[in-house]
Amino acid sequence: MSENQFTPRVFSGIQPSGDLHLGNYLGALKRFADAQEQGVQSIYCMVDLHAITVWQDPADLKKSTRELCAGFIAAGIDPEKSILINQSQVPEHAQLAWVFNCVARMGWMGRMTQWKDKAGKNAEAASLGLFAYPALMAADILIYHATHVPVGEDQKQHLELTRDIAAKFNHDYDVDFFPLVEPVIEGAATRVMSLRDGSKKMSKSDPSPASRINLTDDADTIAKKIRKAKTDPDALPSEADGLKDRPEARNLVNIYAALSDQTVDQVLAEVGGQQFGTFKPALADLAVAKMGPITAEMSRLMADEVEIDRILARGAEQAREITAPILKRTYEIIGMVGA
Ligand code: AQP
Repeated sequence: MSENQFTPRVFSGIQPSGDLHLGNYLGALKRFADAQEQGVQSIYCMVDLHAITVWQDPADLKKSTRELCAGFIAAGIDPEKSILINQSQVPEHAQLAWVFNCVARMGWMGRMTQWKDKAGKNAEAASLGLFAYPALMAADILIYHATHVPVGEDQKQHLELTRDIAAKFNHDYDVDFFPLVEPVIEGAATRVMSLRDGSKKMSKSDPSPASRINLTDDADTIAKKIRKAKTDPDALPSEADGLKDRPEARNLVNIYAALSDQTVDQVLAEVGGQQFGTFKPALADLAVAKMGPITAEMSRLMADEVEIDRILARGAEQAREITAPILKRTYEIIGMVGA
């Protein structure tokens, strides 16, 4: 294996920790499907080991993992073109994560915004896994020598840490073995915000269901949530500058742009001057048109669990052809007998 020539390879993951929402779709799934068409080898992962860093009911976890697999496929990920896996079925992720637990520093982990947000004031009661989460994420990526990682804006800090871990490993062992990954954070909707509060990101764990549009919502629910989305009383501006200090308006325009594959400026050239009473129904129609077919395909796929499990088993086999030699070489570098 060449140690400093890294073939472009894409990796990204999503937690099976609840219903997929519009943020996951625009910030991740839709972009994965677009990237797949560029012909670069891609691995997409249901990160169930990440999900259990906070409590998951075992039956719900199984269901969410299969649902997420259906969501990937319904959004356009083709298991014949990309490798689709469930993290725990490829044990090298967790094995490399242990090595990275020994490379990463406590101080690095303690500075992670997601750790601070999720552990909150009760860090003593948080799981050790939640604290070590970014080292497992680094392992997810680097066990494939992935070079490009499409994610939403919220994951930028974890990717910087992935680079730090790779650089420290390479330095400590005097090798050029792990690539320094490039975050791919592009498009109008890399940070989709809550429909109830333009300063918070749309998230699975927000207690208010009205804050997010789920991929499983029907047309009426989507329309109702958009109608009730928080906005301000002004008309939409004709240029992006006019969205400054209007987080809720900016969020809805960003969503419209991402769903219609346009830039924000293109959208505003079309809708500038409109009141929300006109814009919201148009956005709801667009969201229903784009998400309806995905929802329908997801429920069709969910009817055949055996097929989903078969796809994941095959994905794991394909993945291990990449991960086993990379783990073996890592163990050799470290000095493990038997590697
Ligand atoms: N609001 C968002 N806007 C854009 N992208 C988003 N992503 C998540 N929320 C948004 C992107 O979706 C991918 C998978 O995320 P995840 O499920 O693994 O973890 P998460 O970021 O923790 O998702 P949630 O919904 O916020 O879950 P909870 O509430 O459990 O923390 C990533 O690429 C992420 O950037």
